[in-house]
Parts: sequence; structure tokens; C-alpha cells
Amino acid sequence: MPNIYKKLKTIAKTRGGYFILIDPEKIPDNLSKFLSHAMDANVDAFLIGGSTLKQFDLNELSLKIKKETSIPVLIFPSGTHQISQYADAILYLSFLQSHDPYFIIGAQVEAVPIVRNLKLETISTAYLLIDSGNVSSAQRLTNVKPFSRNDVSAVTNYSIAAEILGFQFLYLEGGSGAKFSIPNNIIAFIRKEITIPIIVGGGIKKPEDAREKINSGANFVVIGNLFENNNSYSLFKEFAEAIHI
Ligand code: 1GP
Repeated sequence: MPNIYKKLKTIAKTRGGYFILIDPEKIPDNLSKFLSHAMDANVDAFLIGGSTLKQFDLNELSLKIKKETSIPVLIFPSGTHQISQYADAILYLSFLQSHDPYFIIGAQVEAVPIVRNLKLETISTAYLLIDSGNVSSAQRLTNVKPFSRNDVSAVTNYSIAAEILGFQFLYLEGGSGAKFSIPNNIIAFIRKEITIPIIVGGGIKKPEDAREKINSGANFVVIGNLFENNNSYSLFKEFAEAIHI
């Protein structure tokens, strides 16, 4: 059984990492072509999942990715209904700033029998939502109030708490389709305080934005929305060149 966490940690130690998010509600029309371009661009992992309560067949999507690529598949769940035995691992998210215990520990307890039964690798991930100019689906689904873009100290304190509590990864989320990406100064500030890998996603629209996130201290950058709405496959490689530094 490959240990995806170890593999990602090694990447985090050596260079920037590149994740593509595939929302099962918005699967690209020509998925095979999409996957082959992702392979050519050396994408480090696919995140699959979406901020919806709908039940999707993640098995079919995971199997297709596994059949056509050698890129690891990480589940990025919006709830316990989004788990597939064919994925390589699941980002075991805890929405730390929520005031509803369900999103901090409730769903995670609910998921235990499922992940144990499937023997799915889990990567504990503290998930923090930062205001990025519009109401994200994550916010709509959970009612969580995002951190203000100026509240560097609150986001940093939550990030430090996440590391102290033993989370393996930190995910700084602007929300899919965000107007603005996570501010570079927040990433840089947190980077000085914690050592666990930092994933940054939401609203990244240009390769140079992605590079700035890596230069500020992010270890992994997630691109979702942009590729759903863009058939320019050359962008896959342009992002790779910007991120794999
Ligand atoms: C969303 O961070 C991811 O959860 C990716 O965001 O779709 O805006 O790229 P985008």
C-alpha cells in the first residue's frame, strides 16, 4: 500500500506541489483528454469532491483516474457521503473555525467506520476558510463565518493550534471560484510559525499567482474552477512550471 502522506511530505520538502480539484458535479466534457494533459504536466495529486450534499459516484471517477493516470487521488469531502474505496487517501478535514461541533469532530467520528472498513489512508487536515470576496459553497453548506482577509493574527493562531493538535496538513481555503486568492502575507506569516505542509486553494487564476503562493510558503497549490471553465490545456503545463519550483 503506498503511503500518500509520506510521498506528499517528500514533495513538500523539495519543491512546490500541484493539485487539481475535480468537482464530481462539473466533470470536464473530455475527461480522458483532461487526465492525459494532467499527466503530461506532472500534477502531484487530484483532489476529488465538492461542496454539496448530493450523493455522487466517486468510485467511477476514482477508477477512471486510476486507470488512465498514475496520479494519486485524494478525496476532498464535503461530508461522509463522499468517500470512495478506490481513492488513495482522504483529506480528513476538520473545519476548525466552525462553531458547530459537527464540522470539527462530528462528521469525522461518523466517517470512522467507513474509512476503517475501506482501509483508506487518512491525512488529518485542518481546514480554514478566509474571506475571498464572495460567499463560497463551503460557507453556504456549513454556515461558517470566514476569517477576514486582514485578520492575520486569528488565522495564524488557528494554524499554530492545528499544528500543536497534531494535524498533518493545513488547508487555507478561499473557496472554489473565489474572487481573490488567499493573501500572500497571511501565507508568509503562517509559514514562519508552523512546519506542517500548507495547502492553498481558491481563486488562483494565473500561473504567477500560484508561484507567489509557493514563494510565500505554501507547499501545495490547488487549481479547480479555472480548469473547469477553460479548455486551454497549455495552462496545465504553465501552472506546473510556476509551481514545481
Ligand atoms: C476549492 O481550493 C479549491 O476548494 C480550489 O478553488 O476552484 O477556485 O480553483 P478554485
